Amino acid sequence: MTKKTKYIQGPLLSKINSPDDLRLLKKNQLSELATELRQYIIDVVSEKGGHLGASLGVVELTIALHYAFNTPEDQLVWDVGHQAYGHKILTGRKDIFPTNRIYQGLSGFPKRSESVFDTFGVGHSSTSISAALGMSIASQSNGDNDKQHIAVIGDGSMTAGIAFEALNHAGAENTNLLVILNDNCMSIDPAVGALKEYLTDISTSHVYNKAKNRIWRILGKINKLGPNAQGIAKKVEGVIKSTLLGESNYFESLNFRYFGPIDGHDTKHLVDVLNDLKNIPGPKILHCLTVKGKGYTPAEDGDTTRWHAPGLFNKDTGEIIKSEKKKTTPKYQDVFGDTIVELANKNDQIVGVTPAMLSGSSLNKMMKELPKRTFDVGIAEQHAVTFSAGMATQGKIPFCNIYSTFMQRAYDQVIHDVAIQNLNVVFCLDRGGLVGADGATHHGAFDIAFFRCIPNMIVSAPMNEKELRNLMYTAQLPNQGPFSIRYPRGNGVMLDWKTPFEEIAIGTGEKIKDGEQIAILSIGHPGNFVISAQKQFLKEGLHIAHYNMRFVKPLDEKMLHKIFSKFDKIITIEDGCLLGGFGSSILEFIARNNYNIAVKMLGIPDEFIQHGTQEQLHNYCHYDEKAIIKAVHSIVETTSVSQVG
Ligand SMILES: Cc1ncc(C[n+]2csc(CCOP(=O)(O)OP(=O)(O)O)c2C)c(N)n1
Repeated sequence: MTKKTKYIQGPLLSKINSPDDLRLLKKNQLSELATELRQYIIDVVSEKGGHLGASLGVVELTIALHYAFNTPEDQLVWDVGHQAYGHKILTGRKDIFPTNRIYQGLSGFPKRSESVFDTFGVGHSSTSISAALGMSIASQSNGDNDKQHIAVIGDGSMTAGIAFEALNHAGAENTNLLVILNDNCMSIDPAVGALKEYLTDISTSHVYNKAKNRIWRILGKINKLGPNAQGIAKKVEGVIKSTLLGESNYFESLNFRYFGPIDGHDTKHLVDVLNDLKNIPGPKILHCLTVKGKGYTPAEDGDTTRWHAPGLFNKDTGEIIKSEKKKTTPKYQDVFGDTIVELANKNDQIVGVTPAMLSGSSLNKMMKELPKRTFDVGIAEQHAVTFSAGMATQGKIPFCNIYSTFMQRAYDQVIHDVAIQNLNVVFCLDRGGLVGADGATHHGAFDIAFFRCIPNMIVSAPMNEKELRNLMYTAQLPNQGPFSIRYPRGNGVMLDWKTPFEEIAIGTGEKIKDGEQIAILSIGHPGNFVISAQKQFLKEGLHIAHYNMRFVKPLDEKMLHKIFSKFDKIITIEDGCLLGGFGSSILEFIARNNYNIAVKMLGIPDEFIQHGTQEQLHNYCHYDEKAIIKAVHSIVETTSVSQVG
């Protein structure tokens, strides 16, 4: 049954509840459907938020894929998945699409538990070819030789090591694998690197494009030839290899059959081509040229990076709506961006490194002022870390800014290339903690736990803007070794934060407030939740001490001994996983020193936290202001500590 939503679905879209319905349409109706689908995405995203440019860019491709292939039997894998809104809408989630990225609503990314059409859970980039190859080899081994496996990957995502690894493997396997290269010349920021240059060359080459048309003319005949198609395909391959591309085509050299580039917005042609490719065995790549933001003028012609995930906007004027509760405090990422420029202007050994998150991390500020010392290395976290390590061996002080969640990709590089050699690389881990609407794939839940067990690594988290600034200053002082500074998504708490730099002694915390009954030890931004909760405690006559630890490693042992000689009831709070995190480090200290202390730990429980606003998720995980108050009350009640009036 179709639920009514206030978002208008055009006459074709309103009848489509699954790809089976889509396949009932005539080929010449598909471009009209594309218009309706595009409008529906714009209507919903303008009011609910989410990723926009990428989904608009693959509307025709999405329709053509579901039209030509027998999904969900054929396995369609989206890379990253931020472009899969059209896919969600066409695969039975049209009416609930307005719940996209909202607490308990649809996930913003494909997710296996959400739909059989979501063949592989994504969020982090560049996994699609590996996953689709795994599926295709497994299908072959299961005797399912007709099943098709399609990976749709962007040119940005193609820059990651894992994508190259998968191509290398796939080229040596003879399975039904089709890689669709969705080339829009953009990552979030403009695409970077030699592959981008190569793809541009191949797309604009006059000789090549003329030759390409010949290939498609031959391919056009394949369908009609049925069982003999393979022979023709081989001929086509021969033609491509010997006369048109030579051996120089990168994908061909990896034993892929390369087709394209073709217009990724011509639905009818896409359908024809995809149908033809079904009959060609082995690993194939179809290079599609698309435009990010296609069909929505502000996104297509405007600042493509801004329209990657624009937030709410007025769909008629294209005006991006600023949050109503206008925050005057800066975002942590901007404190990082401004501070790195300031530090780099004082210390010419500082360089900035980002794996494709130039705008997201605000390192674009440094790129603008000091482009020769700022490196966007593509979606390549492993490389970003080892590249930074190499720079550090030559006396540079790299500030390698990686979102906490994407740092998971580069763990071995942190240990093997940086920490063992005790190199002075500063890891700025943005988006540490629960990030909100991006959900389980993007939360920065684990970095405290996975960094604190690495020898030589300094693990710190500022409670506010000023502390972030001073930790960055401290980290670039000589011979600090590997130094990590993690901070959350969103705004800080200070208006006046651009104060003169001060060194923070490594492994020192600070007492924020003295108290009598219970001490709360916080790390990072959640210390501010404690400060808010103190107002309530004050009203109730509860004197709760609060210490901002600043460092998880090394811990401020001197301060901890003082605390534990006074308090036997402790609450720890962190915006990270409880298992192995900051609270755990306090428990270990207590055990090592034979203290008899009752500890209540607040933080992220041992589960993957879904999406919602940060506030909803802090509440769900019980470490917001309310949860702190509740935790204090429960300790006060269970230990019958009399309230001090
Ligand atoms: C491992 C990893 N690093 C960074 C990101 C952040 N990210 C999301 S989309 C994106 C750009 C992807 O570019 P492309 O594949 O070309 O897709 P497009 O958005 O252009 O369609 C990036 C860097 C990510 N999802 N995963």
